[in-house]
Amino acid sequence: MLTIWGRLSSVNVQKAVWAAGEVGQAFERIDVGGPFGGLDTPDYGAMNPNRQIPVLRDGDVTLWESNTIVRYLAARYGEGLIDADPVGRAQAERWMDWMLSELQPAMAPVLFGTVRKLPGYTEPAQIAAAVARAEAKIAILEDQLADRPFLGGERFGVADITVGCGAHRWLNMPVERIARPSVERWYATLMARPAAQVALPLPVA
Ligand SMILES: N[C@@H](CCC(=O)N[C@@H](CS)C(=O)NCC(=O)O)C(=O)O
Repeated sequence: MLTIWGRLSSVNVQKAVWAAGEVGQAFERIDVGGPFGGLDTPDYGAMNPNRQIPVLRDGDVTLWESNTIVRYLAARYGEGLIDADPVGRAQAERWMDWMLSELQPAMAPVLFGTVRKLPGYTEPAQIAAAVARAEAKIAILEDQLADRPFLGGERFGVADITVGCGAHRWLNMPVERIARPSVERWYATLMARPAAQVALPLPVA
């Protein structure tokens, strides 16, 4: 039985929960982070010195960094979620790095301004600028998905899990969005997967 630490409103925890379900591993999820707290304890710091979520424990393996957790679960328990060809693998997995380094930072201020309503993010002009920055990234995703069913090509894989969590957040935040038919078609395919339905609650929080 796996253990995943982290509140399910976290996009990074969602990745781990989705991956665990996708590879058919039973898990217990422990709510920590955000309103639940629990990251300041010595025990938590020993698991993750960054004091962030998620953390995965699998027997005597303890891991942090959400994308690493997704890759680990896919490599250890998944079948076909990682392309065996190094080129195909790299072309798919670059989208996981893109999610962490480009899409998530672009989308976070939109969430902070419209859903979490954090001071410093809620002015209409700030929200409009944040939406525009996020739209520029979503346009890149739209292009990638225009002529293939999944991010890596013909098969569902680890990149779809990671970036799919970002799409879930983007498509369900209370903002006006530019229509993205390819992203929306891909997202609908992802949401038909039982593991995604467990990992991606609504409303986004
Ligand atoms: N690069 C890390 C980032 C982890 C991260 O930023 N986690 C956030 C939630 S998404 C966190 O721990 N926030 C503190 C909290 O929830 O209290 C990963 O991908 O796992």
